[in-house]
Amino acid sequence: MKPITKEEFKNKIELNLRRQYGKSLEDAKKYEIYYAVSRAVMDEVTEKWYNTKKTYQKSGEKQAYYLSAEFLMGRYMGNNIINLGYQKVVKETLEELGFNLNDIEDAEMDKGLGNGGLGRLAACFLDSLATLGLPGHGYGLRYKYGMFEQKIEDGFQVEYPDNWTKNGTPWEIKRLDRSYEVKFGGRVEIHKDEIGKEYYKRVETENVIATAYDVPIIGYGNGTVNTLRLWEATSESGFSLKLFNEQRYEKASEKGVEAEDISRVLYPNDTERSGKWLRLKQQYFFTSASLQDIIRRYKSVYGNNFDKFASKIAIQLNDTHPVVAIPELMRIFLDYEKLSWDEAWSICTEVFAYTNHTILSEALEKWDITLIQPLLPRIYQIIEEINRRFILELREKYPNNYEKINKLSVIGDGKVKMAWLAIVGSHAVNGVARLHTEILKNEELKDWYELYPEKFQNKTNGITQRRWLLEANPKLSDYITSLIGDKWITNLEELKKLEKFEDDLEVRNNLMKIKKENKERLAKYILETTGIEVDTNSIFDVQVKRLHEYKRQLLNILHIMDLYNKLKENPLLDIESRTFIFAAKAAPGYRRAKSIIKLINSIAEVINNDESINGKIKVIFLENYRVSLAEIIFPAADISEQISTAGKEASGTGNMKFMVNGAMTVGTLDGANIEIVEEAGEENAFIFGLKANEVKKLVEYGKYNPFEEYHVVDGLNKVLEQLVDGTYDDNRTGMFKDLYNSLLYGVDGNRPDVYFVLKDFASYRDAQLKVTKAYRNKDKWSHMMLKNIANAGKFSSDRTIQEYADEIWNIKKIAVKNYID
Ligand code: T68
Repeated sequence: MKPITKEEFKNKIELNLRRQYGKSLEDAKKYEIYYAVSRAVMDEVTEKWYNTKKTYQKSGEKQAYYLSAEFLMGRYMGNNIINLGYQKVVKETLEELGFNLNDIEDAEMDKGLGNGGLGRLAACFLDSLATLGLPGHGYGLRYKYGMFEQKIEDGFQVEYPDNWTKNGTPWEIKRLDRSYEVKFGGRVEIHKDEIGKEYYKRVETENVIATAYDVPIIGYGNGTVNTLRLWEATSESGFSLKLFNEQRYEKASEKGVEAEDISRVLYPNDTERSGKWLRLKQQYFFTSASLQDIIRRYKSVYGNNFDKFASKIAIQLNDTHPVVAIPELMRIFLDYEKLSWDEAWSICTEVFAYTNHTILSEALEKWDITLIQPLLPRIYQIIEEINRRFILELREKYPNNYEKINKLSVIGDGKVKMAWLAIVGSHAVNGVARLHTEILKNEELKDWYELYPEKFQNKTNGITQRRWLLEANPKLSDYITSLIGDKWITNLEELKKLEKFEDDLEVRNNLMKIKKENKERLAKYILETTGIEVDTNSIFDVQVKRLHEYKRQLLNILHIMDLYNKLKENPLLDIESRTFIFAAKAAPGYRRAKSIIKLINSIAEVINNDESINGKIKVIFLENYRVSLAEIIFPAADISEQISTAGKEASGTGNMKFMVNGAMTVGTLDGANIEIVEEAGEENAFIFGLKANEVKKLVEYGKYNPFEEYHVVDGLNKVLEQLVDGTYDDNRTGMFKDLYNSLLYGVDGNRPDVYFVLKDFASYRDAQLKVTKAYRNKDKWSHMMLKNIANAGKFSSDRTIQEYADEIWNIKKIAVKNYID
């Protein structure tokens, strides 16, 4: 295919503007231009998409499907034109028309169909699959409203609906030819077929229609376009004209509304499980539609012979959210395809694999039988049968060990344990960083590891450098390319070549200069959105991630309070200027997380308005953290705060985005931090705090007394008392008192300071002192920066995905052929 010219592109933009809005360039609004440009690019994509589908079909090779309740895609346009190689032509065409590409990109709403790390990982994985030329696709839900929009009002988080489709959705195609029925409720009847064999039939069900929306996932520079297929829910009999004519208006659309509720809104709950009936409906809805779709595709080639199913299809379950797929596939095989139990089960366990993303036990999903049985009666029967057979096996293996058998039972205490079901029904189970997998094997899932050692694997997370370096940090990208060529774009290990410049002062100065420019870009955003001016010579010290107690934003802000106290006591205190930057959303029902947001904002208010400290420290809370904001923040960071209680953060992926953009980690030995430091060298990071095994011991001995820290650590008692003496204002909500109590006394029957914030305080402050010292020595700092960038190669999601492809899915690269003459 010939590359598109500027002239052709311009014509296409004008054509799309006329068609969609009846406008010409002169009177088009920015989002209209965005729409028209996107549609023009989509025209080019559809051919590549067609070729990819055809190539995969004809190859007959195995394909992988990533089932995930969340895909946190961010914006499409910038990334897509880069991956297609159209950036230059689009940019120049727009310039000639009097527009700036960045401005037009800003008109695109983020696709926030995910909460945080887990959803963004899924998005990075899709990019890597396409770029590696691997036949792998995503299946998920097309939520009408994604992650809520966060505003800070009076220092408090307030949530607003995220109406992401409002500027149009040019990057998706609604597929009316791909829709399936998903059945809920009703009863199960046993029938007999012609030869007298019994089979099960669901009757009196409520049926919901799943309609596909396809999003192209464009590989970088290789012509591959994979598919992300998201399901929307509608009702079969959405609207009753009869009821409407009887003037029962609400009743008339009740069924439709109920069905549409399923894909109406993303649950804004990261890590904490949510036992909502609607959430289970969502999970069954998208997994059932996806499986029906996968089976349709398989049958179009192999008919009713399922012998090849497991050698043609791999399905990855992203956490427990899609695990109901296991009994659903069994149901389809047993009730529709008439396979025997043993045949069906052996295919299932070969097809499925499960990724665990958390060690927090409260996050492991368990569904009440009283919920799952009426909602999915046939599925529940199958789960019971899976468990019955599994328990028989366990009895053989552990005769008379009832305690163990009970612990491993998929059903217990009136609940179905989805993680257990996932492990029984999969051939591979993986954690997302080395430490995480070790903790799973030796603690959390110890009994399971003993039972099925062969199933356990580690797959350390990664991030796509196409979005997080190439697109987010064009200055650094161009510079790196000028030094070592552009192979790093598809092979991040190439960055290692930067090490040969470690003694080259000019190179290191240039890295510092680029960092400064990126800080200026962020400073401009901060000024525009908060009205606060920040000093780009100060250290940009950044913590951006979901707000959670275990991530310890509280430790960060307590340290800032202490620093501020010291500065007040001694205005001449010799410290390096710092800008502390936070951005985080709290789950709407997570009160303590919201208290921490309020605390950060109250402290920011005081510090930023205190002229006596001469702007030496500033505290910024950026509202509405999302992918497109993250793309401005990571390149501008000097310090990456990765300070979770050791043993709690499964991996983290923000830590990797900071590293590749040349920020230094202040962190605990937790999650992937361990591997980051291993790659960068301990001397190029600031490690502090308890280690995972030390945390574990403290918990086991039950002897930790935070008052020891309170009395012994200089300045800490003052900081804590300031939470309750009126120094900072929580608008009489009692929020700060609760934080105080939770740290010192324990609240709601919990231990005091569950996350060891006070225990790690002194060590954290020491690490921060080391940061100040290191930053003053520009020679040292720039060297650390270069070392971090050069050693970030391991953390590409290309590496992670290649490991999944080789070690779990067994899929191979397929070069896309041209089927269009
Ligand atoms: C994150 N988990 C881990 N969960 O916390 C993080 N949970 O360490 C890891 O790097 C990342 O997954 C990728 O592996 C989450 O983000 C959720 O968002 C979530 C959402 C719904 C329900 C439970």
